[in-house]
Amino acid sequence: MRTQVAIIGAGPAGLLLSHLLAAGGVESVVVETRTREYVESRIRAGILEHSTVELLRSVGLGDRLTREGDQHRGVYLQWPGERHHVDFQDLVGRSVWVYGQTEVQKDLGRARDAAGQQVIYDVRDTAVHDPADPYVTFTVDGAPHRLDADVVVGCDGSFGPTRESVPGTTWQRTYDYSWLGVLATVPPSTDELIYAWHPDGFALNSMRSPTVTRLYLQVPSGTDIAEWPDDRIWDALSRRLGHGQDGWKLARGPITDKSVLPMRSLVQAPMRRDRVFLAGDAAHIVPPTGAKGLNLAVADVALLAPALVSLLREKDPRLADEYSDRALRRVWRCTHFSWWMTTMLHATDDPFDHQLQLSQLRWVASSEAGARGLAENYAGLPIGF
Ligand code: RFL
Ligand code: PHB
Repeated sequence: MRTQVAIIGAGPAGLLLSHLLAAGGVESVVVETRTREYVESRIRAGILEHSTVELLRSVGLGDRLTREGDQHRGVYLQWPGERHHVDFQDLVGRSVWVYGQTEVQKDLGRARDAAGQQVIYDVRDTAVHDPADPYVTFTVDGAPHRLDADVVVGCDGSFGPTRESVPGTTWQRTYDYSWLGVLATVPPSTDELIYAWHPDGFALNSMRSPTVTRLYLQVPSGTDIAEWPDDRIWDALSRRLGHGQDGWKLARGPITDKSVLPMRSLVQAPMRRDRVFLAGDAAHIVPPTGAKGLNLAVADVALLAPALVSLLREKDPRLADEYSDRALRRVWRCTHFSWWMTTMLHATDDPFDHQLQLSQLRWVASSEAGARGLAENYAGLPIGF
């Protein structure tokens, strides 16, 4: 097989890249290890930044998002006894949308179907060869295949193989804690997300729809999910989210999904070697506290797609040559913001840390300058920042 751009990974980065390339007249083939059903039901991100929503709308992917998504003006920041709303709309004139990654994935899948895009699911043994004149090999049902391309893009997520074929510098931070995430069939108890600091550990009250709530608890890394029966989860959520505080109640319901998610920060630079590029989680990972991972993946491919169109159609390499440096500016901004949100909100064993965290939270919640910094980063900087 031969194509202009071989894309490894059919997550949001890979499918959106194929969509944007097609709009620019460049053809691609996507290969993916998982099945389509798996990719479309994987429960992950829930928050889309302002510029992500604008981009999706501008390329014909915004209809269902506008109909079924939920626009939020801001978030609540909370610690024992206090809850404060940070209004992004008032502070920076931008909002965010609650729209699950599962839904983004389905919209992208349908749009690619309508365009006749070739996505090969359920492949094994993916490997990238010869970065200067690249090709990808993989197997389907045991049969070997080779895909030659002008350019290969690794959109293969945090554990994909492409990162290793792009040598560079890797910066990493691991955290001592993980998130226990649950999905529950119960209407959200809050109109907008609650980020709660608590001496027992962080908790987050998010949502997916008027009938489905998404909740997270800070737990020590290495926690076995078996230690957390549903009642223990609800009791911890109630305590940390302030059930009973000023009459607020956390509604309980059947838990339909639960898992423990380790957290880390990672950046690899450069995001390119010759004709092999990296985008999304393949190049960088952020802890989920800032809700940045999916949005960063979108921002990467929004830069990469026009760069590849110029490179392949006009033989103009300038944007492709700038891609890594430009993408990394935003990556580091979001890496810092995600680290900052994470370290401000997750309890440690150190009482000195607790006081610093509470002081920082009070400042962010009560000073316009503090709140504006959070708002600008959370609602997201413009694509190309
Ligand atoms: P993905 O979505 O991981 O897709 C990569 C795809 O590559 C495939 N793959 C391969 N394909 C072929 N050959 C191989 N050898 C392959 N190896 C892997 C994988 O099967 C997969 O389909 O990466 P992408 O496209 O870069 O998108 C990144 C986002 O998925 C990720 O950053 C977000 O989910 C992170 N994230 C959040 N981001 C936000 O913006 N807002 C949020 O609120 C948010 N919450 C979250 C999150 C991630 C979470 N988890 C589980 C890590 C909450 C959670 C719990
Ligand atoms: C989610 O709804 O899954 C979610 C929301 C905000 C975050 C992380 C995850 O910061």
